[in-house]
Amino acid sequence: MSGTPAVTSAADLLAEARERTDAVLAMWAERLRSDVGGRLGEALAYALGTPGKRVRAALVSAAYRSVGGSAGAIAGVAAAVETVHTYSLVHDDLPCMDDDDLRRGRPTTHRAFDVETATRVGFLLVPVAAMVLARAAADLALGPAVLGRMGEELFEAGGIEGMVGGQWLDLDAERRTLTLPQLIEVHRGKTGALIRASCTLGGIAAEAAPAAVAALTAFGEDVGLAFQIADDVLDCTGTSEELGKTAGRDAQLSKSTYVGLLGIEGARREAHGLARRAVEHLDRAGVPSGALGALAGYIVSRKS
Ligand code: GRG
Repeated sequence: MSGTPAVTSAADLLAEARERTDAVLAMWAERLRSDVGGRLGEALAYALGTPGKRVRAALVSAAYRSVGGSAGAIAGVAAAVETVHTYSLVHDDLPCMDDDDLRRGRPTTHRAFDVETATRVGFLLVPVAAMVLARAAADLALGPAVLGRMGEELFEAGGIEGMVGGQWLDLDAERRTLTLPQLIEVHRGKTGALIRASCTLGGIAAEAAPAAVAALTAFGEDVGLAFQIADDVLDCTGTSEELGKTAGRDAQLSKSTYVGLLGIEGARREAHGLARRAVEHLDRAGVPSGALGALAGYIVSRKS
C-alpha cells in the first residue's frame, strides 16, 4: 500500500478497518461454519461475523503505519484482536454476567442460539484468535520471535492481568461503590488492556524501535481508559438504538462508573484530558500522531 495517500480522518480509518478486518473475519467465520458444522458452527459464524465499529482494528493499523509499516496483511493482526474482543462480548452478555439481549444491533449470541451454545462459542474463539494471529504473522513474513512477542502481548492483555482480571473485578464490584483508583483498575483491565495491546501490536508488527513501541503502549494505555470513560457516559446519555446495545445497563446493574463518581461533564472532561495526554506520548517520542490522534478524538466524542 505504499504510495497511497495517508488516511488520517477517524471516519476513513474506521471505514477502512471495517472493510479489511471484516473480510478476514468473514473468511474465518466461513471456515468455522463448515469445519465445526451444525448449530455450533452457525453460532460461531454468527458471533464472529456480527459487525462492530472496529475501533481496535483501526488502532492496530494506525499504530503500525505510524512507525513505518505498510503491508495490507496487518488486517490479520487487527482481526486477531477483534476476535478476542468478540468472544469477550459473547461472554459478557451471558445471563451469569451482564445478562443482555442486544449487541451490535442484533440479538446477543445466547439469545440468537442458547446459553450453552454461546458459552461454548466464547471458549472456542480463544484458540481461533491465536490461529488468526499466527496466520497474520505468516502473511506479514514475521519470524517466530516477533509472533511470540505478539502472542504474549495479545493474550496477556486478554488474561488475568488484563481483560479477564478486569471483568472479574467488575462483577465483584456490582452493587458496591468503588473509589476512583479502584474504578480505574477495573477499567484499565476490562477495556483498557486490549486497546493498549492493539497499539502495541501495531508497533511490534512493524518491528519498530523499542522507544517507539513504548510510546504506542503509553498512548494505548491512556486511550484505553478514555474509551471506557466515554462508554460510561454513553451508557447514560445514548439510546439503545444508537448504541446497538441496551442503554442504561450500568444503572440497572448498580455498577460504579465514572459518571457516578464525577458526573457526566466531569467524566467527559477526564476522557478528553486522557486523549490529549495520549497524543503527547507520541509527540514526545517523535512518532507521527495524525491518524492515532484522530482516533483518540473519535473515541472520546463518539455517539455509539
Ligand atoms: C471468554 C476467556 C473469556 C473471557 C471473557 C467477559 C469477559 C471475559 C470480558 C468482558 C470485557 C468487556 C465486555 C469489556 C467491555 C468492553 C467494551 C467497552 C465493549 C464495547 O466496545 P465497542 O464499543 O464495541 O468497541 P463494538 O461492538 O463496536 O466492537
